[in-house]
Amino acid sequence: MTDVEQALDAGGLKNPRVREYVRHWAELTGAECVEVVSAADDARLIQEALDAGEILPAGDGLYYARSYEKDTARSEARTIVSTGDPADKGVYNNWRPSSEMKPMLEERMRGASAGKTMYVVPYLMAPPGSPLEPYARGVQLTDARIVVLHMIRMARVGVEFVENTESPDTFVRGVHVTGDLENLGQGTPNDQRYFVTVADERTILHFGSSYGGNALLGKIAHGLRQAAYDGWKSGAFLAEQFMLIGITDKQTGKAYHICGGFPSASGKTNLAMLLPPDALGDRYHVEFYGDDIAWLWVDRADGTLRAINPEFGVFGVAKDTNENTNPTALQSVGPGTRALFTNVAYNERTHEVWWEGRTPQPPADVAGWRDWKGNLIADRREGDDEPWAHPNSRFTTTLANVPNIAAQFDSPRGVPIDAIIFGGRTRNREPLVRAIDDLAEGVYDGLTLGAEATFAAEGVDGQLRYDPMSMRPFMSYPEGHYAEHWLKVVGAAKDQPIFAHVNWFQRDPDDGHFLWPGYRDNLRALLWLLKLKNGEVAGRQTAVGIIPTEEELNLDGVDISADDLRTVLSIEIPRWRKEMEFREQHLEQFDNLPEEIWKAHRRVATALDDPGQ
Ligand code: GTP
Ligand code: SPV
Ligand code: MN
Repeated sequence: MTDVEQALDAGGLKNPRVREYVRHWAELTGAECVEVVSAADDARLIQEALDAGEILPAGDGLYYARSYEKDTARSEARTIVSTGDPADKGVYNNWRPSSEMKPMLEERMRGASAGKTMYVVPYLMAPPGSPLEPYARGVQLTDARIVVLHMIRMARVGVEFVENTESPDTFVRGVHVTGDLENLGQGTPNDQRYFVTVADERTILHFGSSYGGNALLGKIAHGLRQAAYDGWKSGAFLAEQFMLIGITDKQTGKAYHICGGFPSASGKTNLAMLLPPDALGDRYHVEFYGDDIAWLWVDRADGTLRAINPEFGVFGVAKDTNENTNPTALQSVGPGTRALFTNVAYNERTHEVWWEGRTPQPPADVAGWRDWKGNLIADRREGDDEPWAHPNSRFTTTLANVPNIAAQFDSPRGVPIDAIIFGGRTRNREPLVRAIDDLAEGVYDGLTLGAEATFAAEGVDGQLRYDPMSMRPFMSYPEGHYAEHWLKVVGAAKDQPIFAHVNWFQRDPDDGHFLWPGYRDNLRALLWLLKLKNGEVAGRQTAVGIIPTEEELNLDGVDISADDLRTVLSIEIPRWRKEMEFREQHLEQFDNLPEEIWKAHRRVATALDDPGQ
């Protein structure tokens, strides 16, 4: 395959182990040619994609694409973690032996890229120079140009990241083959798709999609599943589906950093892009570090718990993004940002895009508008109220476009962590915020995170389920070890972070309205948490944590009724007692769960049984 050699030479790819890997897969997949990609190739690739009709213009320096209509979200059932050791099987990682999965994937991929270009995308999932860099290098092979465009926005891409490294073999091997999307039986018993992370070989094999986490391998396959496995095996770090923000108090000059996990499509991006409410904007500023992934470790030199965002961009949910909910997001996809919209509605005449919640009503003049499937809105039958945009339609933009991006977002040292929060969509289970000042209870709280699933994964929307630390779809090793690893990593920090559970999604049981206004006002709960940590407020101790009193929470300018406020700041004891039974069953599924976690569970149960509650 001398053509492959020439292409690798032309791309400046010298690392012999990378070359060997590309050669192997180019041959197996039958790709017609090979092309090495760097971020500097973006303008050319955009033009090629426009010429090929893979993307459409969506305004000045903005682009639009539709994915295949049965390929619009992650498939949890088809996502698998494989290793050679059956002891790696957990409850949520869909473990299967690599001896079974690798041949199956090779079989599906064999010849499946015939006639296509195989793009070689070397990347780094970390700010360059980070102590975690050895875990962050990867090379994704993909036969889809659109995937390359996403990767360039979402990860640092360039051959320099895999050249002249201390060990040429230390890179994650990610192979993405799209397959014949119209004949893969998505969602049927004959589903051909497989998204496999062979964790003990640091190899990712994804077949049968070109959308999101199924296809951009740097993001969740490497950044979460592989990295979590590596972090555990090395004992060195945690990789979590976390947002990461800084809050600066302009009055005192102090900066705080909070990271935290909410399940997919449950508010991480919105929190990270938060613009403080008008009444608080003079005093506080929120800085964006990350919105979907954080890697956490303890700095050996000073014992602080630190975190980085390994990503380089945002793959954000479009639905309900507007000037009121998230003006920052709109700016980050504004003219000239080279942002890419997928599966929203598109006007072929004006090149505008629209999604549900962008404005209260869809555009009145439907001329030129097509829905996410490409059908003309004007052709719709009377009463057809199918959404114009897919609920999991998204925008892709680089971090540098985010107006509140932290000045230090690229710092290899990361930021010190003051607080770790968990949350999710629950209409009645959880108060606005409850703080937990104990490591084991914090980890226990994360493990028992219960939330309504969303449209970010196929077929689970609205199901109430446990989603440990918001990692359920990304879990790569057994939950008992996961809990143990958390206790070990965070426990080694000199200053312990405070934990909290938050919920922006409590609803009125009668009319369904959100009790808490959410979005910008969520900052108020976080400011209270930081005050609690600083000893400036005491809160009200309950069996499940410390809750703010109405006086302690800064409510200047909040639009909330007295009744709703009372509800979001209270705990329903009978409900919680019942919840403890479900938690017990949930935790019992996990082998090797550390005794500290069971003790935390029993402490909460005993406190709830106290008749004084
Ligand atoms: P992934 O990228 O899937 O991991 O999701 P995410 O956690 O980053 O979710 P994101 O912030 O994109 O929010 C998903 C949806 O929740 C969007 O439709 C938001 O408009 C909505 N949302 C976010 N924050 C709030 C809030 O405080 N209140 C309400 N009611 N909705 C919110
Ligand atoms: C999620 O589903 O949690 C995402 C989007 O962040 S994807 O990259 O598709 O996983
Ligand atoms: Mn996510």
